[in-house]
Amino acid sequence: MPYVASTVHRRHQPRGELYCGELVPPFESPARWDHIVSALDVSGYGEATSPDPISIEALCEVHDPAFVQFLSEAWNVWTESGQTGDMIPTCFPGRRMQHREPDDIDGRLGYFSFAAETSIANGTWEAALESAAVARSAQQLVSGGSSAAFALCRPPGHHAARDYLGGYCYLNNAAIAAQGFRNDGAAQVAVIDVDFHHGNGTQDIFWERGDVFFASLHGDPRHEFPHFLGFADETGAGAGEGTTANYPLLPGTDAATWLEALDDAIAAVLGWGAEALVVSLGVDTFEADPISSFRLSSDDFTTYGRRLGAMGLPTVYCMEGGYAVAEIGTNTVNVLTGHLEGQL
Ligand code: Q9C
Ligand code: ZN
Repeated sequence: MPYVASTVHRRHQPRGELYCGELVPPFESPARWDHIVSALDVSGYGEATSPDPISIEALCEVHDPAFVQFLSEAWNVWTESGQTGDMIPTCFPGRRMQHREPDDIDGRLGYFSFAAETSIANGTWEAALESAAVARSAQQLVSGGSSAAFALCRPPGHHAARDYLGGYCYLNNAAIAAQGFRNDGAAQVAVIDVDFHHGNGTQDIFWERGDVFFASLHGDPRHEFPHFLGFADETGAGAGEGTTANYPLLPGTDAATWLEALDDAIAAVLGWGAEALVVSLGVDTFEADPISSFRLSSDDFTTYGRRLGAMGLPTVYCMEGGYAVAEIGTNTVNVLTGHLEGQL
């Protein structure tokens, strides 16, 4: 399986993450990428393919142009106004307040964010843009005839909605890949999100669209981030009614329960008639993940990779979360290797 990656991700390295009332070293670190590349190397995946640049127009097929404009200029506007720290959003529009973009940069930051653990730093925009390019290029390899490809995206993307960032995500790489499949001729595209956290951004982007099916397995929002989306009764609206499927699972969920939900999601996607598949691949379902609460073992990743491969669909894997850094490479490669075994 070919994989697409770029060292531009290193430009994104915020100073800290607001976590439990302290500024801690970010869980979403550049070292995650290094461990995945090493594991791919050891397992014989060969050299990475470099991404082609992605256009602003391509981003605006799934994001609000005003949000993209904000991301692209945020750091420059912030530093030119004399700020020295990283951009940590602290003020958000609450219920019954106006949802209008302010002029002030601090106001704009809160307006285009939903969570304060995610900051914009020097190089964040460049890395996020490159991450989107990685996803789009992997999708183009698959539309061009490869049965599957892995997009080693960093920063991740599935929490980024049409017009707000959060959850370590800025641009929605998986949504950009899914839209790419549509543009390149697939009539119906599915996204299966296996990251521990609900893919609220991807759900938001495709909520009213009947051409993209979104299925997510995740920690029940009553207990887990992002807290306010991902309930089982969310099924889409308008033309997208019935094309969203959520599987909220309790903290402590083991592989047997998780795989049962995956089988249900796979049946839903195949029954709907998907012609191409994007997998939002977060490996934070791992039993030793420091911020998550599911109990999958490294071998379980191989098991579910086989089931995804057996779907027989042209598939792009987009890297999302996974914070047990020492095992992130093994767990990621196990899914990809399982996929190759399953598709035979
Ligand atoms: N108590 C991704 O996996 N903080 N984002 C959670 C837990 C945010 C995760 C706090 C987690 C974001 C791509
Ligand atoms: Zn996650």
